[in-house]
Amino acid sequence: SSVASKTYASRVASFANPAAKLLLETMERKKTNLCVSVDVTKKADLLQVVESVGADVCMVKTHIDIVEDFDLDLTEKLSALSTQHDFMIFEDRKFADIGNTVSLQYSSGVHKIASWSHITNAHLVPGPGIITGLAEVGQPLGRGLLLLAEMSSKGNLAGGEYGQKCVQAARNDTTGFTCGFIAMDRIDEKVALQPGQEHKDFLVLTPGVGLDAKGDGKGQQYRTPDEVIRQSGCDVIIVGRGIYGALLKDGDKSEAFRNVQEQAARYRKAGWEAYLQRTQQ
Ligand code: 5FU
Repeated sequence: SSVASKTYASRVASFANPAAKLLLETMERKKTNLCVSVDVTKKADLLQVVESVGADVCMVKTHIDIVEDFDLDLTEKLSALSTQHDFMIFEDRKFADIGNTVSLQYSSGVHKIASWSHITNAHLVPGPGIITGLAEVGQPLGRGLLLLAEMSSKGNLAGGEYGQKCVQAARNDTTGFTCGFIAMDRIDEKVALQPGQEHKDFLVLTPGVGLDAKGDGKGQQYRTPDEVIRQSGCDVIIVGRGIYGALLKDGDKSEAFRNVQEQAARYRKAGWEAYLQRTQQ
């Protein structure tokens, strides 16, 4: 039977990866499948968005390389907030190079992603060596990897056979470091098991979620939490501008942060209701 009918709690045991287990446990404990994508360019704004949404999310997603005043104090504060508010951190780095290079990009440089990000993601364009390279760094730290099997943007090239190959590569990763996908539906259930492959459960995290817009005029395409969670069987909704959008307008900042909090509560409710309906609890 599809994992879509199963509760998050009941799936914890089907994962070996500690980050995947922690995410499912966190979702169940906090009753939220909302991940907020905090795509703002100032450290103070990033931290204040995270403060505002912390109670409502299972996970915060970052693009750490867009922060103009980045320093390691930011990732320390982010980690402290993650403990305080009980959410995980997902750096949406979209690694896309050979194994040796991604090991270095993941562990080193200015951002030291592996040291603070529970989960990150990668394109499979370079082949399975990218998984090996990232696993070498992330596996000893208990981190998890998502493969970008599908994307939300119009005209993206990750469809069809490419997505299927991502599912095969994830199944073939015997280390368990690959624990899920960025995808638009339950792609793992649409790809037949190859001879010798065992059935494995995977997380599906889905961006391109909005309640008030269908797109952004730059290729992004939005679906509702109900379409993503109930109709498509995905596990986590990733919402960016739908939640922090008020910050992009001129005006009173404290009012904007209040709006951010309200929107987070709104998306959290929509995502969780869709999950309860899907699992008929
Ligand atoms: F892999 C993907 C994808 O296919 N679509 C995305 O939109 C990632 N994203 C990210 O989710 C993107 O880089 C943004 O950080 C976020 C969506 O933000 P939005 O403001 O909700 O459109």
